Order: sequence, then C-alpha cells, then structure tokens
Amino acid sequence: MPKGCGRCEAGRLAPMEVPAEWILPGEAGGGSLRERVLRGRGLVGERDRALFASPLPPLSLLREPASLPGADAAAAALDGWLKSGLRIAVYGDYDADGLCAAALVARLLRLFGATPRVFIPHRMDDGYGLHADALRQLKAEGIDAVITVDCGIRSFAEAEVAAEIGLRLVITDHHRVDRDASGAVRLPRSEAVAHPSLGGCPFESISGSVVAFKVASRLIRLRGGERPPEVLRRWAADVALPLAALGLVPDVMPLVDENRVFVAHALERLPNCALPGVQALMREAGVDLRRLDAKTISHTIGPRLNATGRLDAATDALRVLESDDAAEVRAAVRRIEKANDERKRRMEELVEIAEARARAEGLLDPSRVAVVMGDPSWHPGLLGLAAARLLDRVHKPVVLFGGDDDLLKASGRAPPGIDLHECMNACAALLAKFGGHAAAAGGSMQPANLAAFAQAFESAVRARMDGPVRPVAIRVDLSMPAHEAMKAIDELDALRPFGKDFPAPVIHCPRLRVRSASTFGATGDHLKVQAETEGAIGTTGLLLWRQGRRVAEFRAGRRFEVVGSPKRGTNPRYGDDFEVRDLRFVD
Ligand SMILES: [Mn+2]
Repeated sequence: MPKGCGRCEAGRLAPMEVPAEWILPGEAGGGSLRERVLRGRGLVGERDRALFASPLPPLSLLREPASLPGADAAAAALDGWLKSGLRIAVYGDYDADGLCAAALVARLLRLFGATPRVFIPHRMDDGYGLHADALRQLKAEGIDAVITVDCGIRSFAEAEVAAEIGLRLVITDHHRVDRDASGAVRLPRSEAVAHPSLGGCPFESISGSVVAFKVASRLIRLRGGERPPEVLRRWAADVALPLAALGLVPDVMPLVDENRVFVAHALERLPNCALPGVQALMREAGVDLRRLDAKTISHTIGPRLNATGRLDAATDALRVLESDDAAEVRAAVRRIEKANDERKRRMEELVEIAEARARAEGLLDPSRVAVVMGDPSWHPGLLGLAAARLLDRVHKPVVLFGGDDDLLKASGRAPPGIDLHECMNACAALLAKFGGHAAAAGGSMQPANLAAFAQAFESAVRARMDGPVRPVAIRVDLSMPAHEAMKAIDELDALRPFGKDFPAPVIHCPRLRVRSASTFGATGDHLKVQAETEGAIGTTGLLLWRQGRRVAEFRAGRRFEVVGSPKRGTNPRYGDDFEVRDLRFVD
C-alpha cells in the first residue's frame, strides 16, 4: 500500500472481514515483558526509558515551553497588549482542541486582569479558521487585538485584512504550514507566530491546546518572574495542563514523548481539577473517576465537547471549559448530553447510508483506492466522524462532501502512510479551500466539481502508493500462550496510557482450541469463545466484538490462533477476557 512503514493499524480494531497481515515479533531477547514491548517498538533511548518507566512520568519530561518556535514572541506580544490595556479577543475553533486552547488562553488573560472576548466560529455559518467578516465584526465591537488558537497559520488574506483595519494579530496554531516553491515556510502577516513547524522544535506532534499551553507558560514566566507565585503555578497544573490534554487526545495526537506526560498528569488531576464544567460533564456522562484512562478523554469527554459544535454553535462546550459558575455549567452539560445523543443517532444513520452507497458504486472494490462521495443532505458537521468510521471499515482514504450551501463542505480521513493533506493538495485546483493534517483534512468545493475531484483524488492516492492494495498489517508485540497473556495484564497495563501511536500491547496466542462459543449483547452482536491452549490446563475467555454472526464457525475442537490484548474486566464477577483483533483457523 502506501510508502513508508505506515501500514500498521495497531491502534485500531481491524474488522475481521478484512484480511490482516500479522507482523510477528522478532527474536524475543531477554528482559521483562514490558522491556520487550518497548524494545520491539524502538522506544529504547534514555528519554523513552524514562517516559515509559511508569504510567505517571515526571513533569520534568515536558519539553521546555521556550523550545516552541514563536512561543516567546507570542508571550511578549500578549504581555504588551495587557500592559497597554488593549481589548483582546481569543479566536479559536469549534472542535475540542480549539475550544480547549481558547478556554486556556482566555482563562490566563483573565488571571492577569483582562476580560477577553472569545470568538468561536460557527461550523456551518462560518466554517473553520480565520474569517475577514469575523475580524471586522470584532473590530466593530471594539476589539483591538486578536490571538488565534488552533487556526490561522495559512490565513494570509485574513491577516492582511486585520492589518488594514488596525487589528493587532498573534497567531498560534499547529496545522500544516504553507511553503513556497523552495520549501521555505510562508507566514501570514502578524506580530508573532507560535507554531511547532517553524524549525528547531524538539517534538512537533503537538495539538493547538499544547501550543497554547506553551505560550501561556512563557507568559506566566514573563509576568511572574523566574519563580511564578504559587497561584500561577497551581493554575498551570490544575487548569492549563488538563485543558492541554483534553485538546490533544480528541485531536488524535500521538501518545508518545511529552504528549504522554500531559495526558498521564491530566488523568491524575481530572477527578479534582479546577474545571467545574469538566467535573460536571464527567458526572453527567457517568464516568467512573477511579478508572480514568486516555479512552475516557477520546471516547467520552472529547465527543461531548465536539457534539454541540457539530450540529450548531459550540457555545455550550466553550462554557463548560471556560466558566466557573456551577449553575451555568450544569445547564450547559445537560444540553451537551442531549446534543451528543442526537449526534450519535444521526451519525450512525449517515454511516449506514454512505457505506451502502459506496458498495453500490463499487468503491469498496479492491481495484479502487479511495472513497469519495457527496450529498447535499449530508450534515457538514458529521462528515468527519462518518469518514473516520468508514475508514475503519474500508481501510482506504475517505472524503465525504455535504451541506446545501453554495459550496459543498468536505471532510476526509486517511489511514497511516497516506498523506491526505498532500493528496488534497494535488487536487487543490478543484477545491475552494482546504487544510488539515496527514490523517485528517477538510475543505470546500463547488458542487459541479465533485466527479472531477473524485477522479483526481483517486489518481493522487494511487500516485502515492508503491504497489497494489495490501492487507491491513497488525504489528504484534509478544507471542505467548493465552493463559500466560492473561497473567500479564497488570505488567502490561503499567505501560498505559495507551492511544494513538502507542496502543495497548498486541499479543499473538497460538495453539488454541474451541471449547464453546456463544453470542452476547442485546441483539447477539458480539461473540464470546471459551478456548483452551494445547498442552495447558484451563480455558481462556476470548471476546470478539461485532462478530456474533460468525458463531457457527466456532465448532468445539476447532483449532485457531489469535492476536489481541488481554483486558481487565469491568465487572470482577465475570473476570478478565482476551480481546481479539484478528483470528485465523488453522484446520
Ligand atoms: Mn487542532
């Protein structure tokens, strides 16, 4: 498939209807299971050893905030604005990352006595990023200066408008920078730009919220001196750090390097953090505060923060992150919970419709390398989620168009190894606007261009592949009998938090034999298999999510092998199970 190593889908549950290639571990070597996992993943340097030695690596492993290019310049500009009493607006984004970054900067400015205006564009009415109209509106409201978070790095024309109307501008962002023909970075006109890709940043895969955290840290240092007073230090730990983590996980940043430190410490602090809205949101969603992990952020908090901005204005999610008023955040949380239910229902509907259409149009055929579809009735706020879900099922880049405005809105997702941003760039002539990252991107287009775009995008993807479509690869960390894998749960669990680019260890269990199999779940969707390992006593419970319809294949005595991960059961009465990602019968 694509160039590079990126064929690994280790973080994802590979549906078993797509044949997967297993990349088994090489020479086992010595050391503990944990050491073998880390060695197999190439995490062997001194820094990585320290980062992965415990589920709570020390805060000293955060990268120095000043090493973010432009962090000091942005902090200095903000300091100047505060000193001259300028009226400041924080210009963010409607997704979890942009909202967390906006709340972080707004809370910090308030700490320094300012009363910032937070502007979050409306997904449908405005769309992502800086808009000249919004800047003019802010100016008319009496705003003197704007700091962007999670947007603006390619807003050349809008930055010129800001200059023309006398609006001062600082840009902080992490989206792909624009480069000229010689490869040099082009920056919009502004007082300062903080961005990880401007050269010299020791770790570039950071979110908009982490960029904001670093600018905030530098501003605290600038205004607080070498030893910031206790209140600022506590603020950084109890407010800024959780906000940074709540942005980076839903933005699907890799859980390695300093991102691991942010997330681990946020998980430690969330139950008692100084964000009443987040506390209320977790309570309303029924989160068990004793069992917080990165999934709590990616599957529970993140989707709820994103929910309101998908269907309407993101006001409630911003309130949850920004307000300290208990009654206000409670009301906002209740509305968010409703919006999230609605979002879930409509998204599932859209995924079913889109998948059926992709199948009918032959896009799931192995000869096709991409899925591009559009329909004005598809809600623009749900396209990204639906594309992500489809990608999970079809394992090729997916770009969906929707919305009944003059321009169709687009959102796409691509598997590791295919650079979606590059592929869209290759079709830029057909798009009105686009931007994003290697794995996720969005844009807009004239409806009449849809067919031409589908064709151009298919060629762009094909040009970036080094051969025919190959199966999904699952990188296996360890090979051992199932009952031994079950005994290793605690040791392997100590490597958490798990997430993007650092998944839970994947184990290959050979020589299994079916003892019994049964379905479970309201409609028998899921499958549980009791299996014994040849030559060992006792059985291991295997869970196969969404595989209930295959129950008849698991006749007693059939021999098979699996790859997957042992999981601590949520209910101690039922014990632990091995979660199967892929399976092969060997008879
Ligand atoms: Mn972002």
